This record gives sequence, structure tokens and C-alpha cells, in this order.
Amino acid sequence: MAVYQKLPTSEGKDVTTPQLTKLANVLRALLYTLGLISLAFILSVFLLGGLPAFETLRGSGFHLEKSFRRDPSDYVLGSGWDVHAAPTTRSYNWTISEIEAAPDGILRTLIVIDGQFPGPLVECNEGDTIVIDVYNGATNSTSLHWHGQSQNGTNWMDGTTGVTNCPIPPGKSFRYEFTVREQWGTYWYHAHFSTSRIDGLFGPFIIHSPKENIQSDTDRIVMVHDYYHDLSAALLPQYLAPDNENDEPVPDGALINGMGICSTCEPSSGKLATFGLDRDKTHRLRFINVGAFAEFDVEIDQHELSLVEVDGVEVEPYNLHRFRINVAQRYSVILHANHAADSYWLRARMIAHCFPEIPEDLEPEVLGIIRYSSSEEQPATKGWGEAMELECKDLNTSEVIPAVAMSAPEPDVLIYLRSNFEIGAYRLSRGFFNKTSWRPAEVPTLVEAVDGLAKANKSFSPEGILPAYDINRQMVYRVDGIKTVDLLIDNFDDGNHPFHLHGYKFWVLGQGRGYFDKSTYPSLNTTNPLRRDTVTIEAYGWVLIRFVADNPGMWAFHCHIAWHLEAGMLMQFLTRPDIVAGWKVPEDVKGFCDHPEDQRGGGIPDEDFYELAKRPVGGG
Ligand SMILES: [Cu+2]
Repeated sequence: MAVYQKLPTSEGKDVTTPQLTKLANVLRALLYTLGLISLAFILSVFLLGGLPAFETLRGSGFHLEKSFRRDPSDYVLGSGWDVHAAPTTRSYNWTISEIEAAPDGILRTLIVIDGQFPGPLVECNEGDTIVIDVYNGATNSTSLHWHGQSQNGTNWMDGTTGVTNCPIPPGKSFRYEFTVREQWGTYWYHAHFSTSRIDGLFGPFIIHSPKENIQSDTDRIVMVHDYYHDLSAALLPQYLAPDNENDEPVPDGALINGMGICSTCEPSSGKLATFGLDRDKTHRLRFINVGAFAEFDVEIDQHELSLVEVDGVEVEPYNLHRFRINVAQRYSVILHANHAADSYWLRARMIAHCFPEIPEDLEPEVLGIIRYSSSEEQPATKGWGEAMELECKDLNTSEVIPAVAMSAPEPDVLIYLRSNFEIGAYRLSRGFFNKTSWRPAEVPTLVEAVDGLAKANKSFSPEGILPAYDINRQMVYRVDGIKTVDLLIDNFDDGNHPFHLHGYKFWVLGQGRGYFDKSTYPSLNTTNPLRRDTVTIEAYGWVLIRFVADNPGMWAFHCHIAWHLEAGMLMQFLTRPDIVAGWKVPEDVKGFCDHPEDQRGGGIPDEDFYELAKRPVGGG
């Protein structure tokens, strides 16, 4: 059994009440200011004395990283990129560690790559091989997932803890290596181990291709995300605790490319993300929602935007004033810098109506600044002012048309799923697909399947749900041959879920409120409907997606809200088992599974809530 190790929060507590958080935030802001003053003082002494400057200062109970902020230019894609270059290997060498940093002015512990927040850009051409050496220098285990990569032939590089891999223990290294084939556009990567991606382990992954036809003078990444002032390891036990009926932790604010200004702390060392976009030029903005929970409405004052890409799928230009982006989704838009003023607000607003409560001091909107010139003045512009939709659902993409037409073939199999939350043992609220509430398996389901198939174990052989696994925890659906699969999901939950399928893109054949009208099934539009890898099912709604199950491996299908995933909302597809049966999972991938005693962090066993559950209902 992996050891669950709580990470202390910045003030050394495992669990922080909201009141304590506010007090601690004031203290932290004060400490941070004092830290800055003492840093300036010590620096001046050192410089006057002719001594070399230093990188970090260890002081009164915390150490201050001077340069935790990623240089904004790291997210601007170079105009000199050779999209026609011969396929090559792009190598990266990363160290994961914890730092104390204050992206919005509040000091907290972040888990980061190479000391900076957010994570570095991975950029390549279609056909390139990506090699990323990761050293885990953090307290807990970790695993990186490459969101949207098909991983054709390298399923075990998918980084999904409990499905394809065991995580990288602290103090250990692992090499991710895979070739990017037949896909391009805007992707990202993130930790796929418990909720740790919320704590800073994410970054953009951009694939170029000569087949892409999107034209713009410049090209850059704009990541929006909700943001918490506490480590997810401190919030998770409260979320999963008995009697907490799926009341997700409410974010303290939001950031753009890791930047923002905490509205309740004065003075703040936070900063707003600023984008210098030359006048009269066209600019591609690749939006990615890298957050944990919140869906966003995004708009740029006075600028009509032209949507040109959805989750790595180029689309015919589709004009809009504002778009809604849910967790893990990507939208590229083209902005034409042809207005009169020098600067404009970029507004990314969390749809707080989807939160279990809206705290009085919540500032749901994070601002960024679009500048045509080097002027330092604040924008004086106003938003489009259109009424905000209160439902938590996808941008209406029914009129968005993929530029590379691909019609959906006739389905071979229809799989029906219910998604909901149910209260079970220890009065715990768990997320379910049908009867299954997922927990990451100690031996990844892929590793078990490879062994079981090789030995012709009968419990791995039937098509459909495999009896080889404990259905309470692992729902693995085996699809034989190359079939076209329809997945119809009904959501019996009062919240929305951005569902993501690993290893595939799927066609979105329909989505809505209430129930799918089955009489429309034979007449669905299958002529080039939108393809993507993350789709939202709204509260008490449905979604129907279709994919061709041709990619060998064990692939997770799950809600991308970090809290819901950890509460169990995940099932798996075993596709092309005929090929998987002949695999040998590389020893370095399986090696971490042989030493569970090395693992740290991760999910919380239900038994840990036994004492709490013994209290009377409603007891404090
Ligand atoms: Cu969900």
C-alpha cells in the first residue's frame, strides 16, 4: 500500500479553516513584504561589499525564490520555427520540486518544474520524438500525462497513475519518450497523480505541422486557471470527508499564465499578465484551461475573435465575442489588432454559479492586458457587456466545422454510462460511472491486462466489461477488433463534468439538458461534426460521443475536474487487445510498481475516514 503523506501547507498545517487561511494570508503577505525588504537590504550590503549576488534567501521560516515567475516570452512562439524541418528528437531535462512562491501576492507552496511556475513549453513538429527526463525532487510521488497525445504504440508513456503506470517516487528519475504522429495544434501536459496538478504541475505542449493552415503574424499561449491558496493535499481530505456531499473546494481566485493580483491582500506583489500585440497585425492566442475546477468565460474588450482551433482540431474560422472554456479544453483564436486605443482588458471570468457556494470576497474575474504599444497606462476599455449564461456547459460548437473534414462512420457498439455522486460507506460521497467508483490500482490495469492476455486468462477475454477487475473500483471495457464505439452518458449530478478520453479524439454527436431523444439516433449529423478530446456534460444533461477504437492500449475516460477524478469518476477502455496481448511493458515503467514502499502521497484510503465517520451526522 502506498503511504499517504500529507504535505504541510505554507504555515505548516495539514488542514486550514477559511478563517485561519485569511489570517494566515495577511501574515504571509506581511512576511513576504518583510522578506522583500530584507532581501533588498542584504542585496545592497552584498553589492556594496563587492560580493556575488545569490539566488535564494533562507530566512524567517521560509525561503524566497527570486525568479519563480516564468518569463512571459517563454510562451511566445518564435517566428523562426522551421515547420518543414526533418523529424528530430526534442530532449528536455526537468526537475520537479517544491518552492514557496506568491504568484498573486500570497505566499504558498507550489510544486513546479525547474523552479518556475507555470511549467516550460514543449514545442515540436509532427513526426518528432519527444524525450523528457524527469527527476522527482519533491516530497511526494508524481507522474506526467501528455494530454491529447495519441501515444500510438507507447501506451505506457501516457503517465496515468493506476492505469498505465506507477508514479515516479521521490528521489527517482524516469524518461518519457514517444513520437508525435498525425496530430498538431494546442495541447498541454499535467501531473496525473492524485490532485497534484493543481499545485503547479502543468504546461503547454504545441505541435506544428505543414498541414496546419492557420495564418497569423504572431502566436502565443494564454493559460487560464482557477487558483487555490492552499496545497491540494490540504484541501482533498476536507473534500472527501464524510458528510461533505461533493462540495468542491472553491478557488481563491484565478490566474492567466500564472499571473494575477489577489484582490483581498494589500499590498500585493502580484502581477497581471500582459501581452504586447503589434498594431495592425494578426495574433493567434492559444487558450488552455489548465485549472482544477472552474469553467471560464473569456473575452477581449472591443475585439471580435475568430475561433480557428478546438482541442488540436483546426476549424473553419468562427467569429465570436466571448467563448466559454472548460477544464482541459483548448481554443485558438485570431485577434486582429486594428482598434483605436493602445490597450485593452483581457477578461477571464470563472462561472461561479457552478461552485457549491460563492464566497462574498471571491473575485471571479482575472484580468490580463493587451497592449498595442509600450505605453504603461492601464486600459480604459469596457467589456462587450453581453448577458452571462448561468448554465455550466460547453461553448455551443454545433456550428463549428473542422477544416479537415472527417465524417463519423456507422457505430458498431453503443455503450451507456451513468455519471453521478452517491453516498456510501463511511458516509463518503463518491463519484461513479454506473456501479464503479475508481481508485488508482496499485498494479496498473494495463500491466495486469498485458499479463492476463499473454496467459490467455479467461477473465480478460470477453468483449465488454472485463470480469478480471473488481467492478467496484475498475470498470474496464474491452473492445475487440477496430470497432466504432458510441458512448452515451446521462448525468444524474447537479454539476457539470468536462469528460476527457485518453489516446483518442472523438466526434461530438450531441449534448444537451435532460435525456437524449433516442428517436433522433438514426438521423444524427455524422457529416464532419466537431472532433475534440474534452467535452462537457451539463448538470442533469447528456452527451453522445463516437470514436474509432483503433489505438492499442488501456485508455482512461474521466471527468477532468481534479476533485471529481479523485472522488472516482473514471472508467477505462481496453482497445486493440489483439495487439496489447503481444506487448512487453518496459522494465523501467514497471520497476516503480515493484517498490510500493517508495511511493509517497496519492489518494486517501476510505479507512482513513473511519474515525471522522463515527461522529454523529452534522457533528462538528
Ligand atoms: Cu466532474
